[in-house]
Amino acid sequence: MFLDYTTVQVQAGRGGDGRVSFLRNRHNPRGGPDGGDGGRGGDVIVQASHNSSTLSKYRVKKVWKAEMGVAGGPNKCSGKNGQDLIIIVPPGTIVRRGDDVIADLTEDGQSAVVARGGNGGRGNTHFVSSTYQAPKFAELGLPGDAAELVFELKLIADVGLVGLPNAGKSTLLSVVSSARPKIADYAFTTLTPNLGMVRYHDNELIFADIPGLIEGASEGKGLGDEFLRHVERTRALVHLVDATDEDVAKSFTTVRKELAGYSEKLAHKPSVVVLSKSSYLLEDELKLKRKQLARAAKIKMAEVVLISAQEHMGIDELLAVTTRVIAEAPVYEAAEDEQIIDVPVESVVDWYLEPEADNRFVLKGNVADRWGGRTNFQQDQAVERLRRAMSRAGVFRRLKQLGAPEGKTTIIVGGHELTW
Ligand SMILES: Nc1nc2c(ncn2[C@@H]2O[C@H](COP(=O)(O)OP(=O)(O)OP(=O)(O)O)[C@@H](O)[C@H]2O)c(=O)[nH]1
Ligand SMILES: [Mg+2]
Repeated sequence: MFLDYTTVQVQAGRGGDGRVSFLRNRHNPRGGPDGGDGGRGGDVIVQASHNSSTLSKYRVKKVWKAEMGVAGGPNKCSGKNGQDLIIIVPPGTIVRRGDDVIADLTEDGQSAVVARGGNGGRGNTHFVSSTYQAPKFAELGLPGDAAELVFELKLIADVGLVGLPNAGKSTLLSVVSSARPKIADYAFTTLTPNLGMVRYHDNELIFADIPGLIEGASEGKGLGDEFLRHVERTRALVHLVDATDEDVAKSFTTVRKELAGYSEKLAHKPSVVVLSKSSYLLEDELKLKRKQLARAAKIKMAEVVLISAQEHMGIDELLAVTTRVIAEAPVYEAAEDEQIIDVPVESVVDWYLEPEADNRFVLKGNVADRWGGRTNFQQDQAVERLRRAMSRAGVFRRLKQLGAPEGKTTIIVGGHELTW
């Protein structure tokens, strides 16, 4: 089990100032004070909701402020209260302020005020006395509470990435999520698990990338199998086999043996079998390896998913298959005594490019869908705006990295073609 955590700053609203004002009109040239009170500042409230599943949002936006109260007006008008700010977190989130737990939100809908808004100041109407018949002062609103809070959430990854060292597990994680694990061309690059949140259509899945396994891992060889307990709770495994391995069947069975050596549960976990780095191979060779792998895994050849993470190939299919497998897999309930490790979930990846043909790429991902859906492609300025957004998000930079020629590359967004 993993611990997702982040710090956030919350600021409740300041109260509105009281008003200094006097009634003045034709009948009443020197009327009495009539300054109204300021409104209360809004509270900051943290609320648990089933619609939220990770804390990643709070790693992006760090400061959360409730609305200020409005100052009082003339005519004894009170200022409006500031609106409360409601921060939505997944059930299971603990909110801490320093070492104190200030909220433990377990149920859907449960909420707690974590910062109180300041009271509004009173207007000058309140301060008439024998000393001040016409008070020219009023109270200021009080500042709202400000605090640095820690949000913590224990979570279970949905998908575990397994395979021999160097199979491309971390590379895959870096492509499907915005996690940035270390990637290198040698064994045991990954020393501790990495987590990434993957959005695929309406699903949010947490992928755990763990260190590679080698023969004898269950007896402690290599980095051993201690990380397997982190994927023992997942709902499915994605088993990566490097297509450039001499004997893909052996690569596969080596890892299966270690999984089985660790636990029965792992051995029977629903798995997606993947041939990675498949763009390296010629078609015939690839077909052969796919066949060998399918035989070793006792599945149909078509069930072996081909990917090339570096070129973003096959990623969509892999996510589709994985989502399907998970939908049929049971949900794991955490045991009380389960150990947890701290790994913040990296925030959501929003777009990726899938090559379609030479110099043609389809822009995919949830932000890409939004861009496609919101842009009126009939309006030049709307298209310009979209280009700017894509540029800011690094789409063109990515195309350059992929070696696409500028001026001759077509990007397909929401079914429309753009030239880059
Ligand atoms: N050409 C190509 N190279 C890839 C692809 N995927 C991964 N690689 C390369 O393979 C090497 C290993 O990738 P990693 O993602 O670090 O492999 P890993 O499975 O996480 O390795 P460990 O952490 O050591 O278990 C790196 O040099 C990657 O750049 C791919 O799709 N195509
Ligand atoms: Mg790795």
